[in-house]
Amino acid sequence: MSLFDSAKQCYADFGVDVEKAFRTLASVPVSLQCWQGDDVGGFENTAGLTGGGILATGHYPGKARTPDELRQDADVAFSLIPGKHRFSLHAIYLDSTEKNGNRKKIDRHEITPEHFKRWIDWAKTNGLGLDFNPTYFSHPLAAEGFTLAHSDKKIRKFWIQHGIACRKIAEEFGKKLKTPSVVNFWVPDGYKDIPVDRLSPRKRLKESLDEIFAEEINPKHELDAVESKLFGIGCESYTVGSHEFYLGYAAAKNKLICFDAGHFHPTEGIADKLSAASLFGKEILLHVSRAVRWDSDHVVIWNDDLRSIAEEVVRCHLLGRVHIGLDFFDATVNRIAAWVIGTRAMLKALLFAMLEPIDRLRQQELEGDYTSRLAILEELKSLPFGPVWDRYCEQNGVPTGTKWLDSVKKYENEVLRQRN
Ligand code: RNT
Ligand code: ZN
Repeated sequence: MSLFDSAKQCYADFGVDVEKAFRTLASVPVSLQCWQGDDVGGFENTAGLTGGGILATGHYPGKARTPDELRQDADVAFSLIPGKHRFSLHAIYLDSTEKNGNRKKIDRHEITPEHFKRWIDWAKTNGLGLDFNPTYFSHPLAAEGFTLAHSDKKIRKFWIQHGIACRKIAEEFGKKLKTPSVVNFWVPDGYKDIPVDRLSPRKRLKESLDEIFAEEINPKHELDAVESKLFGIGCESYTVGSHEFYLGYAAAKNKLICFDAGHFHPTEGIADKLSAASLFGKEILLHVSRAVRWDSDHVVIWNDDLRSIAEEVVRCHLLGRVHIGLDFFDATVNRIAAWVIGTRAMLKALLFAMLEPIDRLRQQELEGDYTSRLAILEELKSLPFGPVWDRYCEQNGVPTGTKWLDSVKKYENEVLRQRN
């Protein structure tokens, strides 16, 4: 009997059908964030990531310098991840390279689907869906720490136009790729020190968002999400787009709420929020991330937080209503490996959650048999999950175990280390 066959039997003894879990997992796309590939630099010909309360640290060699390099790197990552997935672009990743190789300067309020044509072609060739993010940082008009909530009307106007332009681009993604593109709005606006007026910036943010969303766009093509945050570097005391702000906004305006795992108090997880939010909105966006002290964007690993998130998505039958996006950026490790590790961890957590004898556990809970519930939950942790995951990878034609690392190292030596 193979390792997999005996593992499958262990799960069957709990009434769990491993093959069924494989089929379910194969239908779940994870949206890989483009910004892990180049430390949130983008291709606007600017100095890279500045401001916004986020910071990429590290100097690992070989980051993507052009859209072509980023696509090539993402191709490598996708080839090592089981299943069909998505790619999430930020507005600063426009591909405005002209025939002579120069990049045309196009400011944020003037971007159009034309500037993302090559991304669409690439996505189409590879059968990927595309998601989108307006970029409200790394720009002179964001340098004061305020964008959509800025007190200067002209600055707000610029950023409103940016938001509108982004929705149009995503609409085009959705039309061309025949899958809705989720546009996630996150703005860094906030104060370093204690403000006396917490209300006015929030009013301004609300009004700016209303203007951005004034045009109805077919949800078959485009969906809007709003992302809250507790604090960032340089805006420790007050964030305009707080959790309550966006929870209220999303519920009132029928938008998706985006929960970023790193945007809450240190011991506050997002898993518990999903069941509640699912009762008041149609869909949810996740930014699966990992907070470590002040940083909200470490590479996702298969820890208890991730396990709980996946469990809630599966247990609450939210797979069709939750869009799973990744959000981390680490420049101290091979960037492709970071994508592979984070995405494989997410998929592992989902598969693990799909292998729960959930009906039985639910019944025990209902009957007040918390003893059995506890005992079984503990036992499940040491069932032979490894051979099951390996089989899933094999079935999907990607390396098992750490064999994917050999491919990444080879690519690093042959391609990444030739970049400077
Ligand atoms: C920042 C937010 C946001 C960004 C990306 C790059 O704290 O999480 O989602 O990480 O837009
Ligand atoms: Zn995020």
